[in-house]
Amino acid sequence: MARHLITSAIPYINGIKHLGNLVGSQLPADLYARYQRARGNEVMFLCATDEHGTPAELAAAKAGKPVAEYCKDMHAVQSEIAKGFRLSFDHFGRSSSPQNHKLTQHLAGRLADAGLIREVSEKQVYSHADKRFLPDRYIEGTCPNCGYDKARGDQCENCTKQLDPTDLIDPRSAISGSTDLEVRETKHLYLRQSDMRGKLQDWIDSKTDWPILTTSIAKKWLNDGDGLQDRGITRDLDWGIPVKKGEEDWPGMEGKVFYVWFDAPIEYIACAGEWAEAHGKTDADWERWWRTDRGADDVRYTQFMGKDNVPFHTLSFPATILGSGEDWKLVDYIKSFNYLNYDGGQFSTSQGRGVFMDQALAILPADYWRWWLLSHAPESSDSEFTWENFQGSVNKDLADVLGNFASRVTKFCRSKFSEEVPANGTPGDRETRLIADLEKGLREYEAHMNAIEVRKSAAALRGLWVLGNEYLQDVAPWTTFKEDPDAAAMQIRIALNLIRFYAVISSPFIPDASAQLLTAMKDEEATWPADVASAITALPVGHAFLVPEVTFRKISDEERAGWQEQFSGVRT
Ligand code: B3M
Ligand code: ZN
Repeated sequence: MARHLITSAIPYINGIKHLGNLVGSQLPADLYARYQRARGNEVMFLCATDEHGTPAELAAAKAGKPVAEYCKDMHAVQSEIAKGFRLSFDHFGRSSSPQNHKLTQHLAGRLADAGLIREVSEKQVYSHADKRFLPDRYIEGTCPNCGYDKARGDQCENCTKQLDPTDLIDPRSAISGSTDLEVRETKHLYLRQSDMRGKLQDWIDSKTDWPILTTSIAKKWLNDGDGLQDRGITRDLDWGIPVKKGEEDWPGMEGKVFYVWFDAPIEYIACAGEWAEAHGKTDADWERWWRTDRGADDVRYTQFMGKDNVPFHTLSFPATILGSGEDWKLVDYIKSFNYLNYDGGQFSTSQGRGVFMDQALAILPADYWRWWLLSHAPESSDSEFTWENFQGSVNKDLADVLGNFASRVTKFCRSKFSEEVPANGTPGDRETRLIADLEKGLREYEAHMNAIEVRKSAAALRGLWVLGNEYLQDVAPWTTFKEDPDAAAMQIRIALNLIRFYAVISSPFIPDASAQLLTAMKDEEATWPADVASAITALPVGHAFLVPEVTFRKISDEERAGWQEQFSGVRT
């Protein structure tokens, strides 16, 4: 039994995420976690809310709540929505947890002891209009690298370059738009990432199997010369993890907190501690996932994230881990995603453009969205959500191909035989060919899932559904039945078993439909098929089943047009 540690990028606390965020990390991570569990492997799947930084403070102020209360409430909201999408986290933690406070301060202390932190007297932007320092993303301006005029103080989202606020050309406050800014002197801690160039270079060079999207971004910033410049890891904010060296105060750092991007990835680890606490487990129970000196040396660790998060996971976070000199698990594989666009433009949280996770669930169940999003995941390039495309996929793949198969077969059996798997008849050449085709298709599907090729996996799965439909079309049991009821019984016996087979192998993509079909086939405990020949005889003659309720319904043109209209504006 293999052991898989899986993390999804942790979503910011300030607001509900859109479908583009979902498909860029949480959803594919869930697909992989469900798949590994279905294959009988041991999985620890972690996610959390990213609760620090200026955005959290500002969103709380806007909501008229103290920031701690706002974060607690929004964590509950995001957690409910995650459940709605059937995201099967073993724990959905919070970066503001006591565990993360302790571990972040501990790691900062280790880095300081290793001589990897220096104090820098820094110039910081103070906004007179806003009466506060403006960190990171609350300063906008022109990117010095590519000229994009809406670059943020922490990163240019156009060219992905990591920035410092003072790098921006023509800076302005993103809060008030004011250009009445003053640069003031303040002291901050910097992580000497540049000292770790060699180690990071060797580590990234050893990852020859990583997706091109991941390594190209990592190498671009590693080799660019300033992608690895020392970075500030503290901020002048009230809300966050107080700057301490382990448990000791840090002279000169009073009233400052760690930078959100310093503590957010550390939450991947702290979250396992939260999981242990929530389930009455010991430290040893979570450390066996994270400490290579305490049992984690055989763990495979996979991270999921959007492409803009890649530099932080290939450079900054590994620098923290490597620099600590402790035996923390480093990531083995980083699966990153391009962007999903919305109907001719971009999804945008700030502009309220697109479909947000709560809105999606209000109009259709999770599986419809999961299928469309995963089968159109923006892997090799950006992809686009359109309502026509969504309607087409749902109606064809889910309603016609899979849902209709289950409904036709069970209804026919009920009317011509009974609600039990029928006896008699002997499989022939057509069945031998079906089994061979399915066997080949299943192995391809597994290979793509193992490689986390999300779109290819979806296509392979759809291909398996299609093989069953073609078989049914060819042998036409409704016609066979008239001359040779035994042959029809054999065909239907195979088709009933195919419903069970499809339910099992489709569960990582569409868990609810899968559970519904397994309940109908009265085999909730069905496990991943070892081979097709045995899988399609798993339900024996006389095994009772039920005709399932409609598994997937079709989306009508009127509905599609209505949603198109409803989601054409901005969310208020
Ligand atoms: N919250 C950014 C994002 O959601 C950030 C990810 C943190 S991963 C440690 O895109
Ligand atoms: Zn740029």
